[in-house]
Amino acid sequence: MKNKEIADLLDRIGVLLEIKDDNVFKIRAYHKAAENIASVAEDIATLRQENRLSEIPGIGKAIEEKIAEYLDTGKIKAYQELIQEIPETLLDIVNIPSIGPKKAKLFWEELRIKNVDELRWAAEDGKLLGLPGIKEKTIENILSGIKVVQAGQERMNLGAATQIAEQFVAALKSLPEVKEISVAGSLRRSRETIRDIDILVDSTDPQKVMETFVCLPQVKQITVQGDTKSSVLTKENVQVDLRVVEPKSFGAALLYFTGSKNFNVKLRQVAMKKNMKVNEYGIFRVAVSGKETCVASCTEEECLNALGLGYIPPELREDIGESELFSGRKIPKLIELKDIRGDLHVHSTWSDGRNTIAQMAETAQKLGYEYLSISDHSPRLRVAGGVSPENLKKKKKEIEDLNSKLKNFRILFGTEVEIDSDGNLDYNEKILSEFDIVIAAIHSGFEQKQAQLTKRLVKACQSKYVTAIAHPTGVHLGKREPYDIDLKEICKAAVDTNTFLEINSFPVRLDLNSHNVYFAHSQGVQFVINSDAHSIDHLPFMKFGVAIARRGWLTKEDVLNTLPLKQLEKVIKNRNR
Ligand code: DGT
Ligand code: CA
Repeated sequence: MKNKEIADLLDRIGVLLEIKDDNVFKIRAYHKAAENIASVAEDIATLRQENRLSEIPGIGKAIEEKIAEYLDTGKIKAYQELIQEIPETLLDIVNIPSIGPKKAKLFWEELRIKNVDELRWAAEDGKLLGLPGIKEKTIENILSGIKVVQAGQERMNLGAATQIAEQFVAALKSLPEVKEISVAGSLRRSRETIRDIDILVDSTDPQKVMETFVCLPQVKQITVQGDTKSSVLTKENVQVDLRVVEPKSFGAALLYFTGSKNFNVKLRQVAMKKNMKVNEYGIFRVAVSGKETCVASCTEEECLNALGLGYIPPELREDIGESELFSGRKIPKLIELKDIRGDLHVHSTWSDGRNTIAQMAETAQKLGYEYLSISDHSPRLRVAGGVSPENLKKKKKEIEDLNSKLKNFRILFGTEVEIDSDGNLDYNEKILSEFDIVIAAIHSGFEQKQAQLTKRLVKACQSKYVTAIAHPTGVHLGKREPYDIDLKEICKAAVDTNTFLEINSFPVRLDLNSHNVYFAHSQGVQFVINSDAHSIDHLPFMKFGVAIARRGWLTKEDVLNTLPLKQLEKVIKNRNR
């Protein structure tokens, strides 16, 4: 399916036209078309064959022709012409946070800077200073932006890695030669970011499995091909490692290759104290004579038990709460996806969501939820089409009408209200009191000092209408660092005011992250896990937030949206005293 490729290319044309100072309507048309194509579930090639391209909103004649041209030839002439005029690598510069097409154009025209490395050198050497609008602080932001983007290129987010891994696992699982299959490494531990994907298979015919693996259509390049280990690069330039082991040592291998490396070091220390040894083939008892006897290898649980440990979920095999893990403290029953009864942060077409309230609710019901809060943005967030007070009345009526027809499910009238630069909320108290649930968030003023940013969030917690703080640190993986807040102070305010902190499951956010969750939990904070879905396809992101919660040692009791509707409403009401 070429939807994403085409959307990306149209976006690039839009940016190049912006650099050229072309007509704003034309530029907007390209970006809008790209956004809409990216969200279409059907294959764009099929739509074209059936003459239905015009069904995608925002596709006019000119763009339709370009889509057809790309599908036929793999190229768009207009794009090729643009990159003759403007170096294509300027697009990488535009992608750096705090730099838009205007600055990229400025640096190109004034200093002939055409790629990210040249920009970094110029910034470091002070060559940017003195250009219009460029101050010391701008240069600091550019340099830190470059760092974040480069780190993002080395590690993808959990959502992106999951999507790629699922394709490989599905393809290999269907082979009769494959008995057991599992992802391993950081992906199995559900780390927020993943460098490469590790997959483990148990098979008695490794050669056959390896042949199939390296020939899969998503493989761009084979790096290593062996009987027990092969490595490939995907079209997205992601490395995938496949290891094939014998059925009898699958558990030991899975334990070993799940890691983390530090966790494996700890396991080896435990083993040594017991005169035992751990490797990818099993757990061995070592006699005084040096003779090694395998005592466990088939399953992870058997291996861990042999070391005198109970089962440890992969998410906990990390440097988070490790002292508890090895001090004999019982691991609590961690929260699971099935414990989640609803999603309290999703968007609809009333702000920047792509689906209607009815469509979002229908999908939420299919996921087995009991409730869904449609928490659209407030007016201050203009780019996201925040809902005006007049439209709130219409939105509320729409929700009431839908609710009157729904059985065993309730749509909540919610909002994600902006916290302004002083910590005030974007709707007045009268309006806020009308919502079933209010979550508050910062989307601007990230560059403020720690004291001010912290004060804004603390003040939001103190509002009697705010139930939760959305994505509390503002991180955008690979794009933007967290803003500078004093998390301890925010935790204190959250606990004092019974405000919940969100674990935002959207893959580029994952905010709070697992370290922060573990810390906030130790401070007595309660949580809510939300998808922040902007379309029906995003609702299943909830699983990533649950994984982060597990990594932070949370149980179902720590999370608001595991409550049945009646209890949830009671908690929200009690808080609004
Ligand atoms: P990543 O890929 O950086 O996101 O993190 P991991 O944990 O997936 O690391 P990776 O892919 O280098 O290795 C996969 C697992 O293999 C790792 O979690 C632990 C296990 N392992 C055990 N010993 C070693 C070792 O000496 N070298 C490597 N590379 N892996 C080891
Ligand atoms: Ca890995």
